[in-house]
This record gives sequence, C-alpha cells and structure tokens, in this order.
Amino acid sequence: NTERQPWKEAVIYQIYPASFKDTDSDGWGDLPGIISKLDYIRSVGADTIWLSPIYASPQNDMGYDVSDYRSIHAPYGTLEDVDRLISELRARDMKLWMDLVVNHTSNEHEWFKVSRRSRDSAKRDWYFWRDPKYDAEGIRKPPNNWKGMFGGSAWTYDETTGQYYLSLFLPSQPDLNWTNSELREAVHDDIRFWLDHGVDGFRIDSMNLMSKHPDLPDGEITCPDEEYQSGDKWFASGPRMHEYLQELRTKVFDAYNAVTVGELGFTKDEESVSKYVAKSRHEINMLFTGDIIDMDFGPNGKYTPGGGFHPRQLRSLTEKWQTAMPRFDGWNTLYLDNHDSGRSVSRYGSDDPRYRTYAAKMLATYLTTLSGTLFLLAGQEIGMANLPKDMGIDQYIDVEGKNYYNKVLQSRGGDHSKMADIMKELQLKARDHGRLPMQWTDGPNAGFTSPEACPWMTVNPDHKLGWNVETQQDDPNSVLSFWKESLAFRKKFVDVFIYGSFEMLPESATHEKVVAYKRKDHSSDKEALVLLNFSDQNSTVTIPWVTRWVVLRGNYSTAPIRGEMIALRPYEAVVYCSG
Ligand code: ISL
Repeated sequence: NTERQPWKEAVIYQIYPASFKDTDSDGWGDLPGIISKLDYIRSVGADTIWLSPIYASPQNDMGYDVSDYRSIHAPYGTLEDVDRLISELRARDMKLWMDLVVNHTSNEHEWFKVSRRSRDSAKRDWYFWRDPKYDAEGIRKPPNNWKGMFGGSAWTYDETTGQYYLSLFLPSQPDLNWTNSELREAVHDDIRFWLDHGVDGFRIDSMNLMSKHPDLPDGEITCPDEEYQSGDKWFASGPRMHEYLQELRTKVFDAYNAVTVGELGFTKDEESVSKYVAKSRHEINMLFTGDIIDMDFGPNGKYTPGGGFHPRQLRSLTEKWQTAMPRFDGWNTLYLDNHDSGRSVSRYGSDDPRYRTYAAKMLATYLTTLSGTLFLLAGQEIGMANLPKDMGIDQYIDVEGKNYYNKVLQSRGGDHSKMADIMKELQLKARDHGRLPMQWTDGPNAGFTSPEACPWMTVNPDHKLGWNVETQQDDPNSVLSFWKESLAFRKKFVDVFIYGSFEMLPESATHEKVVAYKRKDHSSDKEALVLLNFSDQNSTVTIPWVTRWVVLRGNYSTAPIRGEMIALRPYEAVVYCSG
C-alpha cells in the first residue's frame, strides 16, 4: 500500500453537471460550462474530474436513471462536447471519470422496453420479473416484502404481462439482472465505448447491489408497523458480486488501465470491504464505504429524528479505515461531501457566520492530512453550505427527502406545522444541499447561469455574502485560498500525508470534541501531529511532548499559545511537525 501510484495521489473534483455552469441560459449546467472552468479546477489543485451521470435520461433521479449509455442528455451537450472536454483535460494533464450506473437502467431504456413486452421476450431475463403473490383476501401483493430505497415496495407491477419487476430505487429504475451473461456483455461493451473515447476511470454507482441472492427471500421483519422491510441482507453483496467485479476488471478495465471507485452500501464490515479492495483480489481500486456520510443518520434511517453528529463518530471511523486499509493492502478514499447529502460544513462544522470560515478550513485540514485518494465536491473548496434554515419544504425538490417528508406528513394528518423535527433533519442532510448551483460570483444567480435564466435548483442566497469563487479568489484568507494551500502542502509532504503511517490519539488523551492524530513518514523520522477542534468553544488539550514541535499550518492567523496545555479556539486546526 505504500507503492506510489498517480491515482493514489489524485485529487478528484466531483461535478454535479446540472449545477456547475450553464452557458446556454436554460438554467441547467452543461459540458461547455465545465470546459470553461477547467483552468479554475486545475488552479484549486484537482487533477481529475468525476462527472455525475450525463447520459441520456428522463431525469427521474437526476440522471441515475439512464435510458441510453452511449448518448448524452441533450441539455448537457453532445458526444462531440465530451470529446472536446477530454482533449481540453489532456491539454492540462487532467483526467476524466464518469459515473457508471449499471445496477439499474431507466424504464425508458431500450433493453427494458424490449424486456417488458412479453414473458418470452429475448431480453425478459435482463431484469427481474416475478409473479404476484396473493394474500388471504385475494389481494395482489409484490413477490417479496422488500422496501424500496425511496419508500414503498421495491417491486413495480406491470400490466403488460401481469408480473412485477424489481426496482430497488424508483419504479422507473428497474434493476438489471447481472446473472444473465448476455446482459453483462452488453454492459461491458457500453463501458468500452467510453474507454475508447478516452475516459480514464469510473465511479461505480450502487456497486454491491449488482448481485442479489438468487431466491430473493423476504427481509426480516424489523419494523412490524411497516408493510415493507429492508431486504439488504439479500440484495447487497450477493454471492456472485466478486465474480462480476473480477470479470469487469480483467475483461474491460485492465486493457485501458482504468481506475475505479465503487459505492458500497450495507455490507461495510472490514472483512467484506477487504474482499473488494485488497490489491491481490484484482477487483476495484477503492471504495466509498459511505459510513462517514451516514454518521449523523437517525436510528431508523437517514431522516428519522434522534441522530446527530459527534466528533467521536468521525474519530472512530477515521481510525478504523486509516488503520484497516494498509492491513489488507487496500486504499482509502477521503471525502466528506457528495451529491447525496448535506454539505459537510453545515453538518460536521458550522455554517454560523462567526465560525463558518474556520470550520470549512478545519475540515479541509482533516481531508488533506489523511492517507487516501481525495474527493472534493464542487463548491466545497469555497465553503458552500446547506440551504438557509428559513427555506421551507417547497424549496426541497429531491425525491428521497420529499418522499420521506410526505410519508410522515400523511401519518400526521397532513399538518405541516407538526413537521418541525423532520424539517430539521432535511435541513442537515437532504440531497438537495449537495446539488445546489455552484456559486461563481456575487451577482444574479451566483454567475451559475445568466441573470434572466431560471436555475433548475434554488441558488443559495449566501453567494452575495462572500461565498463565491470570484470574491474568494483574490483573498488570501478565504476558504478557497486555504484549500489551494492545503492541497499544495499535502503534495509537498506526500510521504507523510498520503503514504505515511497513522496513529489516532485516544479521546482520553485529548478532548471529546478534538480529533487528533499523528502521521509519520515510513522512511524517515518526519512526523506530524494534527489537532482539529470540532467545537464552537475553546477546547483545551494537554500534550506534553508537543512543546518541542513546530507549527506547520493552522487556520487561525496566529498559532495557539505554546505549552503543555493547548487551548484550541473554535474550530481551530493546527498541524505540528517534529523538529
Ligand atoms: O442517497 C442515499 C442516502 O441519502 C443513498 O442511500 C443512495 O440512494 C445510495 O447510496 C445509492 O446512491 C446512488 O444511486 C442512487 C442515486 O439516487 C444516488 O444519487 C446515487 O449516488 C440510484 O442510482
């Protein structure tokens, strides 16, 4: 795992294409917009872009419902635009990763249209079709009790043939049946199509759902009051999962030296994770285990009240993966934001104007001083935050949050005034926040689109208060400047921060709100200590040996007072180095 590789040192900038930059005033970001910002992305210190899906799609799930893997959703542009993007990236020594959404397609994909036509259709077996069940009263029921990821049953009834098809996400996202080898080959060909165009890597969406238990058994009844239950034990990391990944690797990715990162749900224990990423298994390069994104979920799901963030969770997950990956020769991903969640500064830091800059810089210090490949969501580098709390439910448009809100609303007699607890969760974690239009300027529509255009998603009004690229670009104290410096700093000390060893200081040795760890170069004595205060209060830590160390970096303009007792100011981050 200390073997140096460009992909391990890469900084990957995730672009949610609809929200990045619109050049034709339709309120929807596009490929020419992305091309126009490549110099900017490079200037931040990123060398690779990962595009959330840009394929043809009816956009029921913002492109995670693909209707044709080989063409581009028209508002984004054309295949020629992708070719131009690739050559512009090459000219800057940058790389392109695409999102690979092959656990399911859109119901408008030609494969599904053929599949649904008749029970003996040539592509019937490319999806999961099953007969209905009937209860004692003769009422038609789905083939099993699985709950869909966005609510309701995971099965959709189709009148055409009187059968149900499996749709773990939306009814318009039917699951592909990977046990069918013709389907697998068709998917392989579609992937090769992009690799031949020059794509360098993929983020594999819902990766470990691609193999299900062949019998599709009922999920255990854990919520007796609910009609449908979680079936994850049977649909996540199924028996042929590793076979499919090894096949993808040897038959497709290897010939192109493509790099892959898989999204992993449900089976996140060390042993399962090691099977995906141990180098010797030749499957994928890295994983998003997602547990860092799920830290503050409620006990019965993302938006159920009763969750919340404590730095203790981050301390233990960071220690777990920083120490586990080297053990099984895997490689970490580092991320705090993506398009499925709230902005990290609002969730794990603070978007209170008094602390926001410090908190955003503190989180940047966390991400840039750990071992792994670093992923940044567009806007994170300028400290973009969640929608303001005074915005009501009508500003939230994502299907996941809306479906959940409506389900609870119904159970509370349709009374919006009783929804404050759920609103609070949405304000922190709704997927909308990760999808807000990029804030380029303090002008109309934050410069995301022209002033007269209507952006597809609410623009956060805080772009007028300095939370935009233009304002931060020339300010040496801005979050943006801090990110640029932090990424350069990380590069300068790759042997410590990217390839070095890791040791977490226990909570008892520091402070409950302080995350503190040491990083050490394997081949020299160079050592660093990182102290991060996840609190809006001063947190005092006592680390006697650090009195001899020097401060390398921090997010306050002055270093904390030197001594055995270090009083960290709100959201302060300090990096010390031994000698
Ligand atoms: O969004 C989630 C939590 O808020 C996740 O449960 C998510 O549904 C899961 O991680 C799979 O996500 C991916 O596939 C979905 C798509 O909606 C997400 O945007 C994508 O990241 C279906 O393709």
